[in-house]
Amino acid sequence: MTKSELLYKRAVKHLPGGVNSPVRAFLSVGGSPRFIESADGAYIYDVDGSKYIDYINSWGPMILGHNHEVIRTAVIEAAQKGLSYGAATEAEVEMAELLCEIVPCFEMVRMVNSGTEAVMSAIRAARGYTRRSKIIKFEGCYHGHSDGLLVKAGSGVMVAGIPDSLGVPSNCVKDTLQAKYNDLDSVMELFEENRDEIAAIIVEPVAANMGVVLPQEGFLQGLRELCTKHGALLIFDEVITGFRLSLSGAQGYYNIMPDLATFGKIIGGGMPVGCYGGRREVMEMVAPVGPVYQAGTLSGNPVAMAAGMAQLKYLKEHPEVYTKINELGEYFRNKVNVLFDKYNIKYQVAGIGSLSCIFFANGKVTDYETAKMADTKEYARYFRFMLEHGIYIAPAQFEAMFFSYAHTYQDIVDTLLVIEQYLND
Ligand code: KE4
Repeated sequence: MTKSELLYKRAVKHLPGGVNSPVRAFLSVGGSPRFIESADGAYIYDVDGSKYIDYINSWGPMILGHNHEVIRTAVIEAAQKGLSYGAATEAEVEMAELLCEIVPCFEMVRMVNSGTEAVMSAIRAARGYTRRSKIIKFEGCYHGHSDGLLVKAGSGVMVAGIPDSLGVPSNCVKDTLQAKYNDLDSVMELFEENRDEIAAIIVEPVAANMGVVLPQEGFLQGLRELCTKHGALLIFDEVITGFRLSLSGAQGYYNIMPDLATFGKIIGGGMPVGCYGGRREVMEMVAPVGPVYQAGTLSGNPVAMAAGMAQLKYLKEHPEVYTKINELGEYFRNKVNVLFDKYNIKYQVAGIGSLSCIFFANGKVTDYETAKMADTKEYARYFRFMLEHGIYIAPAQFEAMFFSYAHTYQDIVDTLLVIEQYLND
């Protein structure tokens, strides 16, 4: 048995599924999960010494690549002064100023510790501000694991085939309305059926948890107009797109101004960080200045702030990062399409900038229903072949590939060679 297999045998005794997050268990793709020992640049190394080109990048945070010197140095310096105080620090003020300078809709921000916490809190703020209870989410979008959002969610929920989660009482989701991604009519109908009752729409401006599904022309603008018309707040869940699609995220890329936005991943530089923010009049509803309660012992943790600020400052000062990672993503998608044409394969390669995915589906994927047409068994075979050949991609069809500043064109060429071998296999 490999060291990973031995570790997995131990892990399942004391961790549900042997993991601390379901997608890591490889359940939808088979085989034993790899236990990672270290990472550097574009590569990760498992406990058996195997090296992989990494396209997960911790599900997005490692946009500069693993173990970047600027972030490592900042973390070590901060840690030498102390790990956590449970009191206000200058680092939190600097982070708030930086985020409000860069994120178009941010007038105020509150730091939290995960994307789940950011989304849960933003929805509470929206409900408090509007004095309304209902929210609209989209089938196949994933916004973390808080009770009210585990309804037809994407990511691990989708691949596990559990459309909703056990343990979530029906009255926790009765106010969660489901619309179809890229279908404005389905949203208009909900507003008509629930007039003056909808507090907010929450949307992934680029859906990346049912595979990568782009917003069709007019979709995001239509959501903006419907929210304004009906007095609801538009919340962009930018946990994946934030600081990835551009320095100003999807809201800058598509030039759509949400009322609130949520972030995670990249703003922590690999440390547990999330945040929510937006219009001052909404955020001033949040305790202690307002009646919407939200708190967190480690929120704004100084070491995590140091990691996040180091990464965000680097991204702000080096626009060439986006030029390169977008070109890598585009190059990859174009070359995969060349391979599909060469072998007369009808699968779909999707993506935008440094976010990509391959759907093992013969038709165009535009929403949850068409994403579910993907052949997850074929994807599992593809995943295992890639892993055996040193390429680490998402262990589930309904996820994304993340390109980092550390990836080289040679890495992409090497990856494409393995994909061609698979198609020839
Ligand atoms: P976290 O609580 O996992 O930090 O963030 C939840 C979340 C919120 N919103 C969006 C758009 C997200 O993609 C996520 C989390 N993304 C998944 C990857 N699909 C995290 C990976 C995992 O669950 O292990």
